[in-house]
Amino acid sequence: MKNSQIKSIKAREILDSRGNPTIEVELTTDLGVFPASVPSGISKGKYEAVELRDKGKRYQGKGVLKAINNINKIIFPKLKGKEVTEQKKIDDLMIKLDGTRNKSKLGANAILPVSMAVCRAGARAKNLPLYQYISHLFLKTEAKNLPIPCLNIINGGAHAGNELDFQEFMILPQLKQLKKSTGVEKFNFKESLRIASEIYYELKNLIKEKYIDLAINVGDEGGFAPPVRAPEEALDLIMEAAKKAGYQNKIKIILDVAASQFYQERKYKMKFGIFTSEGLLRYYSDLIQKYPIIGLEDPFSEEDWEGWRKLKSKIKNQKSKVLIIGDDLTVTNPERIKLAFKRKACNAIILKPNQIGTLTETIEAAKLAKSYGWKIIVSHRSGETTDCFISDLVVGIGADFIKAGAPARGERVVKYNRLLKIEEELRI
Ligand code: 2PG
Ligand code: MG
Repeated sequence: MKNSQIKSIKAREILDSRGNPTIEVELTTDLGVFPASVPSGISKGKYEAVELRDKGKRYQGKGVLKAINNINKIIFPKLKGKEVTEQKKIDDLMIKLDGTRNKSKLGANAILPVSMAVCRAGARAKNLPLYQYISHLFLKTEAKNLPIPCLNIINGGAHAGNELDFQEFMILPQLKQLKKSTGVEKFNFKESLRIASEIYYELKNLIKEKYIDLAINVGDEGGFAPPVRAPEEALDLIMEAAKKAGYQNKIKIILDVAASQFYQERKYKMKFGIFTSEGLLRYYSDLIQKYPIIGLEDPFSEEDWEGWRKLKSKIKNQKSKVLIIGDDLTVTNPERIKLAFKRKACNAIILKPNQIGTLTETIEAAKLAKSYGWKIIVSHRSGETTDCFISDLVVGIGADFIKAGAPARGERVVKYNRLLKIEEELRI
């Protein structure tokens, strides 16, 4: 298969949705040019792979020319002529070239776009849609299912300039439709997205009515950032908007608390109150009683294992199971995931390729979580590009959910729109 060998890799500095530099690569084989770009988070886990930044004056130190140089001078010479269908071999080679535990030599932002572009080129070489190629390659099966979208319609924390401490308020329109031919209930992504959008419009009107017009400005992930403090105020707005749109009983909620952000001296220091770990646990229990919350992401700091364990054991005894979701805690890293399992900390994970740096390791993390019976939420970052690789990834690995921000802003909707197309292809 001569025509699926790597001929060239070109890397360039582009801007992400926050206006910060990030990397786009174009990998060439005889079959075409395959692009990929990487996102960047702001509320990062302590144990994430390193994102290499230049420091110095350019872009206030955020330039990525060193990482680009690593692609051109170190990665490309070793990958030239390699078969793009050998994803694992190529990823392993890059891991070895880096040689550190956290990709601090070459940068996860240098390694990941190459890994993703290799995968795209591999899909082309096998003449498969990307999601189907991922499924064949890693799971040896056919991709069939669409994920439930978790749409972040109110932004707080590090993603917005308001006083809301919790970072993300996500709605999950869990629409199931009876499939005529089989009588089996089948999830419908397109309808789910429509419901979310209609709630988003109502939310905009509601915020305009309750506050001033300025309050409809949005945060980094496209959700509104109204001038509220307590999580209940944001949740009430969402429930009212859902009611106005006619979907009061059709949505569920996941909160990304991103609690590491306000954990200091063993206390959770928020603007609406200071909590001990136990106090926060009681607060969550009340919220779960009051609202249709089915998941809490990073409810405690990545250092507060005891908080995680107590919440998980409390949930165990309840009728409807709430997802306790590791993000900063587990950072898509098999070692951290094993630790979280051993310490009985969670029952679901966020999967973000750039937290670990290669596609192979990302999927290893997903497989491990699945082997524990955990749920998987494939996720974007708050600083995004218009690359929609994660949409193919979520379908390819048959993950349960995707979170890609609000149903608005180009870098967010590109992910949801790609899923609309995949749904059509899978239903034909
Ligand atoms: C998160 C992410 C994405 P960031 O905490 O889950 O929503 O935020 O990319 O800033 O880490
Ligand atoms: Mg998170």
